[in-house]
Amino acid sequence: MSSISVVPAPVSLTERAGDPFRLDAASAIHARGEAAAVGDYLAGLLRPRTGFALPVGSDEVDAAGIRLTIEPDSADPDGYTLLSGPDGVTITAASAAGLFHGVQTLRQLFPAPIEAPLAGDTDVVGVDWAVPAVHITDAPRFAYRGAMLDVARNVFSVADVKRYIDAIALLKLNHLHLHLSDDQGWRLQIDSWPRLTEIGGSTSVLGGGGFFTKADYAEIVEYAAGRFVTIVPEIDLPGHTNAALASYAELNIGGVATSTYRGIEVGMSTVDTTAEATWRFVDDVVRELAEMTPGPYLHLGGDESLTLSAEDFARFVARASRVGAASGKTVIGWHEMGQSGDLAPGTIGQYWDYLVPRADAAAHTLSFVEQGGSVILSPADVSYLDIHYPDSDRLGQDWADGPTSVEQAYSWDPAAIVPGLAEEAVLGVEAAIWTETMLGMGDVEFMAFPRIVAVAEIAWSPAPFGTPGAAPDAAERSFAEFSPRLTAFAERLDALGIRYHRTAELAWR
Ligand code: TNX
Repeated sequence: MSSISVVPAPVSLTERAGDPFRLDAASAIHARGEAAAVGDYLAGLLRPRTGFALPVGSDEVDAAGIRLTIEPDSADPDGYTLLSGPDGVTITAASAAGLFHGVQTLRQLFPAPIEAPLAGDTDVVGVDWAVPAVHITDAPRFAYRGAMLDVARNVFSVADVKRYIDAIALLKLNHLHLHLSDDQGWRLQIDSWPRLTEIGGSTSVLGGGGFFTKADYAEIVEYAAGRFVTIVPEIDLPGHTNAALASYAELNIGGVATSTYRGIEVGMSTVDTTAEATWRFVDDVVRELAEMTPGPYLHLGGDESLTLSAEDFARFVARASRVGAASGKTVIGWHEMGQSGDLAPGTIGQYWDYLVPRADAAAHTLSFVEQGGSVILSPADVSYLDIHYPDSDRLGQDWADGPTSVEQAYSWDPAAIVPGLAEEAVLGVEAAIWTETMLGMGDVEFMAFPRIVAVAEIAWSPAPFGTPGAAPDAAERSFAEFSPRLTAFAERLDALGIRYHRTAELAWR
């Protein structure tokens, strides 16, 4: 049986006759111009464990090695081709992002110990650093492949967020949505409203307070950019706002500040949607957020506003979306925002209802498309990573039709949930993790992995054979076919020290 195993599954992978490529002390990484940064990143991955010098950019060095080439053409900027054989490995892409994704595939073609930290100098000897001879062509099904991390319910450090960025980049996810505010905490410095972090940032569900300064946020944005990940900041409005309401009395209906909140109920808070102070607050927060965010998106929440009338809610989100759009960004909102038919044109909806939409979820989602926008799919019963596993309720919750198995997280199609939502209107897929029950990255990783691997494959890989709309020559993927690739990948998680739940569903190695 072939030992070649890649997640997410590439569009096509063909084994070639002939010897593998062997990385050795004389190998070089050939990469120039824009490709050089990806070459440096690759060298940073390969040098520690192999002990090889791996000079980058040295086209003049006549050494076999890994060649990273940008060939701008009409191909998908996120795609790449990878050709390996005894003379070397060549990755070709239309952009540096495509090369980066090719490098993530190449990592998985090396023996798993390539990912392990060095325990001692003698570790570098003895491994045959061979890459099998293959021809891979690959490109993503969806342009937006995301993960959401709730840094509001509990506090996460800059180092934690960087670690999660590295983990998701491995899976070719290219957006990290940070849920920066909620009832239990406000986690981002806003200069014009300093009490948001002084008071609103002082609490969390399980631990103490904390927030990201603007310098912290800039550091996260830059680190993410180096891994071709775009940060999508979310300030949740008009509900999920108790941290702000406790910080500023004038945002409240009735003008009295609330107490800080450490519980895990949802839906009880709202800003006063008609107060002049509320609109100064929205204007200022959006302006500062847009100034510090180079990416194209601002997420303005809109979920579970359960105390406002439908009319007040619709009026609020319409105006908020226009404030967001006026900042030059494209606004994203949870699907409830689609209750308004007066959103800024092009506003993107994020669907969080179930595989079978309940109540008005489908209609609210289609409303974004009618208003010129597209949709990100995060169905809670399969892509919410905080829902219990069938054999572990140590962390997480189970409201979303839980528990959720790895097989369930793998067995759905983004284009088959909302009737009438065409594949072209699906911008992408996002796996969210809400952290009410989680303290630190160890807890997050245990809940996210391995299910996030399943969701990443849904976001990247072509619709499998048998799925409506799949290409006639689509691969025959199934949970049975995915499972051994997932357990093989887990050896890399072991080497990287990324925690995951060894659910009884899978035959772990
Ligand atoms: C719902 S689904 C939420 C979050 C909670 C989660 C779990 C959605 C958009 N919002 O605020 O964290 O349930 O309690």
